[in-house]
Amino acid sequence: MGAGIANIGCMMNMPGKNDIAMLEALERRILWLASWTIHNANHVRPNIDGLKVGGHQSSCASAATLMTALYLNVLEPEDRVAVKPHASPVFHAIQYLLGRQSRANLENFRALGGAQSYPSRTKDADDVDFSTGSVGLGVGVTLFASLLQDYVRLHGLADGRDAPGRMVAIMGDAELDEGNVFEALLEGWKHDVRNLWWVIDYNRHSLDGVVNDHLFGRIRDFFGSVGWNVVELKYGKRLKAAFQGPAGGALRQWIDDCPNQHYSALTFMGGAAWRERLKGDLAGTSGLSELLDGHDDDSLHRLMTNLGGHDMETVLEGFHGVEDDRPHCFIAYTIKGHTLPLAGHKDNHAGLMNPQQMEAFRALNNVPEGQEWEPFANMEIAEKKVRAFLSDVPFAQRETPPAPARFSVPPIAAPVADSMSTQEAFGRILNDIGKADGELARRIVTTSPDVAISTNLAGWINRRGVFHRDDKPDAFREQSIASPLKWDQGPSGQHIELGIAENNLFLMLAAAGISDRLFGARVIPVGTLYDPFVARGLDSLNYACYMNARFIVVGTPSGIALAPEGGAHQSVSSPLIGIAQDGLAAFEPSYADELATILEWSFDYTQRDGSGESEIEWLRDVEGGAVYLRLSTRAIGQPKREIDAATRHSIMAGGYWIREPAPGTEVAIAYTGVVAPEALSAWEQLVEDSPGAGLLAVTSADRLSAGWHAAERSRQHGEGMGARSHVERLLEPLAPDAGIVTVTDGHPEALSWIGGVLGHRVKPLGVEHFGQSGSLPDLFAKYRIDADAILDACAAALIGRHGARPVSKAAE
Ligand SMILES: Cc1ncc(C[n+]2csc(CCOP(=O)(O)OP(=O)(O)O)c2C)c(N)n1
Ligand SMILES: [Mg+2]
Repeated sequence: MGAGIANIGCMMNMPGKNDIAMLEALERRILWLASWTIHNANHVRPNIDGLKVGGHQSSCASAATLMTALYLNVLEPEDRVAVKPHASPVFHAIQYLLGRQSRANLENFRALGGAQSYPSRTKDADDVDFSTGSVGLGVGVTLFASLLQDYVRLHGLADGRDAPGRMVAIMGDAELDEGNVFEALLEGWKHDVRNLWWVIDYNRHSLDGVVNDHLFGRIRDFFGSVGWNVVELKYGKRLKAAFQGPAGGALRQWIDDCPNQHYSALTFMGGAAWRERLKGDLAGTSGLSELLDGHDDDSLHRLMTNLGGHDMETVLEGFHGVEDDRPHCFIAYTIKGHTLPLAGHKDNHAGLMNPQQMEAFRALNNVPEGQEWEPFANMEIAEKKVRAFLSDVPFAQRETPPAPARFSVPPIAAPVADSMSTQEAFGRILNDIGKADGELARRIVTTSPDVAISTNLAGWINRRGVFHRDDKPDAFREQSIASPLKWDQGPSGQHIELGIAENNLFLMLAAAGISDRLFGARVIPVGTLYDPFVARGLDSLNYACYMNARFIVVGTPSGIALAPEGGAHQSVSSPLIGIAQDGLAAFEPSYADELATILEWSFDYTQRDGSGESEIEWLRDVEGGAVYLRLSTRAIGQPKREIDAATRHSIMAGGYWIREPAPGTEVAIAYTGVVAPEALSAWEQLVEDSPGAGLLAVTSADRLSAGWHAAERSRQHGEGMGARSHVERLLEPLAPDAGIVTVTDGHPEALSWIGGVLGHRVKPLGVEHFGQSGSLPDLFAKYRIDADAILDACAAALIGRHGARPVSKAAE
């Protein structure tokens, strides 16, 4: 299959002297352009709001050599890269030189529509592979992308390329403080990930200051213990040569022992300070005078700051020296602000060169005044040669893989039983898909952080197997020990089992959710986790959505309906996450047939790309997105019905009248999810007094409200005066001053907004406080989402029309 074939560099590809000189010249131009881009945004472009625009010139400077080497020499078209967020201007400058980024976008850096502060797959124009910004996540996602790359290659789903690409993270050293990086490393070790490079820009600075000494000793050991090859790029060629000369051994020892803070301060102070310090610290060392006398201050400063990560030849040797497809970590020693007047200063993270400093930097780089944006103006190498070099850059030959065709989703039948939970229905539907073995089954890849069984994936896993690069049979089955679950692992398995780390789940979904665009391979990732722990991985979920990844995530069980399991396992706020999270269509069905309808739609929705015809409630329906299902383990009685086309449409748009209201009715109940029986029971009692009362099943508060907002915007822009959203149409039959009782096993604000749509009076019921252990009736009564509470709220809703009319038995 070739999944194990290494895509490795080798010393044979090591560029010659001329090419190294070319790369060094380009590196200077790239750093110039990146610095100028930031300067232009802050000091040249008119500032219309008085806010600091910002940008990170020092972070760019420390990464310039590494990124030049990678993008202009080492990377191959199939490689995919996550760029350290604060080096975004360096990335854009490189793309600009390669003709893949416009000057207008650079001029508009950090302005509306221009190049983004941090590389963005969705908002940038120049072919970003992985978004970055929330530190650590861009790093972690490369690991899961490499795992996914193996998956699609071993399943024959990739776009037919011969060699796998390397998944590369160019990362800040402080990103290693983020726990998600280590969670990912352990998972990568379990899955034996390959073709993965992490290039650490080890400038020993974070945002607030200089990082701990010797921390990297620990980090190096950690990488080693999970099977990575660690390559240190510590000294440049000039320093290495000096180590062989007079006082060389002592100089090396001095540098090795120098605390990070001191080295940084000396870097900031420059040549004279280095001289003084070395004279003092190495007094009496033989050869010291010869060493120091051989350099003027500038030359001594250049020598002392000649670290591996700024020495093109050393960097290239490091990258081209890789001999296998094992994961590689490069610890590249760099200087934050290298070659800038900000170099080494502990406060330089957000520091900007002032106009005078920028002027000096322009002169240093031989950039003629007025030609700041001209990519090749006054370079020491002839423009023709530079252009020829750039047009041969391997990475520049890359083309975005064509989007793999969408496939049509077969009808999904609802599992049938008198009573069932949505979680059970989910498991049975996946099991049926797995059994049918069609294209949908082949494209689904499931993943779960150690809760595959308790989220009901067992049936699917039994049919489709567990993924691993190597065959690992189930020892329990080999020993004929009875178990309902087969755990045969191998390259054809379709479930990727993760350890308990919800960050990893969402980064896995992020990587798998863009595999059509990364690898030309269409998969439908389905992840499951306990609903409260959505919050544990929330930033990674946000990150996945920001990359426009396509996946289905199932949060189950959820809410206080999880009764005896106890407080912190009972999710309260997740419905609000479902509403607020961009790029994620959230559903909370009550019945198995609703879930089947939603899943059928979701398998298509996750494939949409803005082209073709789709059932449209508003724009996002054409573009598609990810899906979040909030499910429950509470079994409830199932309606016996066929879902017709109109109901199907309504379920997808967010809700339908499961009991139609009479025109002009004065009261209605709107519920979502697992409280359907309570809502129905309350409604049955309510209609005895209010015969026209309606019962609204809300399948997606998220889509209902999104449709409402879209229609509002359209009307307010004056484009679509006649725009009517689904929720507006649903609520039209109610009397203008009708009361609506909303009820949900989650935060009441998930539904209470419904009163704002047409100005109805809402009595919202839901859970505002931590749950606790208890029986379901006890908890529903205590948290006031049972039928009695609903009836009491209906009575309150009717006040103002007919005065107080207590309805529940409890209130009588
Ligand atoms: C999750 C997260 N927390 C905080 C920040 C704010 N922040 C931006 S950069 C940074 C420090 C970065 O240091 P490092 O990774 O070493 O980058 P470099 O020194 O190369 O700029 C911090 C804390 C962030 N972007 N993301
Ligand atoms: Mg740093």
